[in-house]
Amino acid sequence: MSVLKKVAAIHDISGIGRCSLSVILPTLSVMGIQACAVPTAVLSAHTGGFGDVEMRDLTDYIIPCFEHYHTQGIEFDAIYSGFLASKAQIDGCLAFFEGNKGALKIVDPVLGDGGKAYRTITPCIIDAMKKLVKYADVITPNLTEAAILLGEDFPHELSVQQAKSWLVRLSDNAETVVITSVPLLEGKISNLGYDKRNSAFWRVDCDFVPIHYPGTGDIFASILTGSLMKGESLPIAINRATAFTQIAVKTTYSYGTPAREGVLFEKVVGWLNSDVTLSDFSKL
Ligand code: PXL
Repeated sequence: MSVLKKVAAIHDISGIGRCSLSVILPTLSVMGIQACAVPTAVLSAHTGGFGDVEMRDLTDYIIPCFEHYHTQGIEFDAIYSGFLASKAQIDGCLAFFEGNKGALKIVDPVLGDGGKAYRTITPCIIDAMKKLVKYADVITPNLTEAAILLGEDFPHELSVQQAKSWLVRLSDNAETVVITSVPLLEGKISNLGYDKRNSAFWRVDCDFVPIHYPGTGDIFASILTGSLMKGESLPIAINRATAFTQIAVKTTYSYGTPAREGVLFEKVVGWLNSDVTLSDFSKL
């Protein structure tokens, strides 16, 4: 029996911009989870605001990496994927899923934000991502990604009834669906959860801050992953992820640093160890 739980984190690593593995690994480590990086690509910076970034694709590393772990009898308690740059990378995730049947499978279907797909996301990647989410236990789209996965137009607002219907429609195979950044209330954004097994809908509201920092979705999904791996309930996991992400966003906003640099993660990472008020959630 291993002392600590282990997750295979299948994501790219971007040197500048505090997203993907650059924030996922430290977040999970601080939470006491061993995060094993399966890098899908190396980038000088993320693709949102640094011009023509330098990139090396590692697609052909993913399946041999899985095979190596398999020959060594290394299994994971969870498999967690995020930004994927091609259909072949998505097939690599499926190999990890297939070879780790007992693992919790978390797919953060990174496709876009603010109503638009990221510029590297092609219709082929969208189709493959639609397939990947069908194999996941937990999915964490933001509102833009939820719309893309459901083939809906991006909604500028959503009623509680519509939100519940989207959560259920996304829960095809997943036991747990979390949609982030939903504008349910004036001046707030809400992170919504659906726990299919218990037929329960949850919401955690936080203040709307008028700036978008890349990487906040990665931080949110990592905390959610760590919390669920530790056996915490869905509303507690969403609350923990929301509370820390909000601290990171508000702290960064107060310093006025460029959005493209991401949140001031190193300044706030210590807060991950503090026990947030774990009661700021309610039924949706
Ligand atoms: O945080 C999502 C993300 C991950 N990886 C890369 C990105 C982005 C969002 O822009 O560009 C390379």
